[in-house]
Amino acid sequence: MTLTDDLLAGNRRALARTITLVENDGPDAHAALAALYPRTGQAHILGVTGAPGTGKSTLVNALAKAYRRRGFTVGIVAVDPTSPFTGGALLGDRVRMRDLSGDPGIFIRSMATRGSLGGLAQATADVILALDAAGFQRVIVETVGVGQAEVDIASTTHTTVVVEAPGLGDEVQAIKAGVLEIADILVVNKADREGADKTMTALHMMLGMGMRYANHHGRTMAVDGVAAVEPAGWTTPIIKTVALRDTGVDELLEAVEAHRTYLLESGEMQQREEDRAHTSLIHILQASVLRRLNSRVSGDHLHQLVAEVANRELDPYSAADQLLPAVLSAQ
Ligand SMILES: Nc1nc2c(ncn2[C@@H]2O[C@H](COP(=O)(O)OP(=O)(O)OP(=O)(O)O)[C@@H](O)[C@H]2O)c(=O)[nH]1
Ligand SMILES: [Mg+2]
Repeated sequence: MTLTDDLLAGNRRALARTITLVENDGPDAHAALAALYPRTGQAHILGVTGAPGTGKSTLVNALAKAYRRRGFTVGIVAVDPTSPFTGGALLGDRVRMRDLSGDPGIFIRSMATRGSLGGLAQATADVILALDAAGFQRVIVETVGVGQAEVDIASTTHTTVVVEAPGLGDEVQAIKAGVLEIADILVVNKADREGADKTMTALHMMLGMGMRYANHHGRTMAVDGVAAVEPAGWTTPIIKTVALRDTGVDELLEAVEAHRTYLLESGEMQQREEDRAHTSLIHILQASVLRRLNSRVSGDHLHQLVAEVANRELDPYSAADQLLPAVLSAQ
């Protein structure tokens, strides 16, 4: 039995080892992913993002439990692009999610970053594939909302949940970060706190102004008031939760499932799958070019070209042209 056979047979250690392999991004990882790929495509992939401390981990924990109560198996990936080395937040995640471990229907993995080549979004996409192949029916990816990173990661998911919380200084954090555009579902967590209603109102106003946002898939999504004239569209729901007390969590689960049904029935799922495939392909090609650059061009040669560009003896495009043959040649 190979590692991938063991994984497909439901062996958790094989899954953990495969994920480690995938994080290290070597040739073995590519072979493993190629073997697993035909067995993927069953999981619904859910991204949960938002500003630090809004309660994402607590909410993911509660949502995973709600899915378990309904008989779904759940894989959880906690991504923290901001602190690759300290691991503090990751440890916190593990502590908070500890009550889920021991359940064979749950698999939790924290990841920080993978070298400089593959990039975190691609590493995340690969870990999702491993969980999907292992048969987890819902995969939840938690990312901290800091900007481009979670927009990238949104392109690896089917449904993006953006979590807000009252009293973070700004009325609506997501607007500033530009994250609202990627939301399929908005959550105002910590609804037990003062200011939750103000945050709800602010979000409703933004969505209700009749504005149409071009989402990250390059299409427009219908918002409040617009859905009536565009029945095929998706109206972004705003859900109040108190993750600590499980309040609103079933509504969130229902919204995710409704979004999944919408994607399947409208044909948008196919479009999202193509977007995901496209993003993945680009990431892989970028990584591959960089890997070849590292292995085929000596550090001295690269440094010499860099120095020439810095000294204005050579422009950067001509320098890149000089390197391309080595990168592109069959070998
Ligand atoms: N009052 C209240 N506190 C909450 C709620 N949900 C989470 N918290 C608390 O908020 C704090 C942060 O929660 P986390 O779940 O770690 O938040 P997070 O968004 O995952 O944080 P990072 O991953 O560090 O960005 C913890 O102390 C939680 O107990 C809630 O609904 N109400
Ligand atoms: Mg967290």
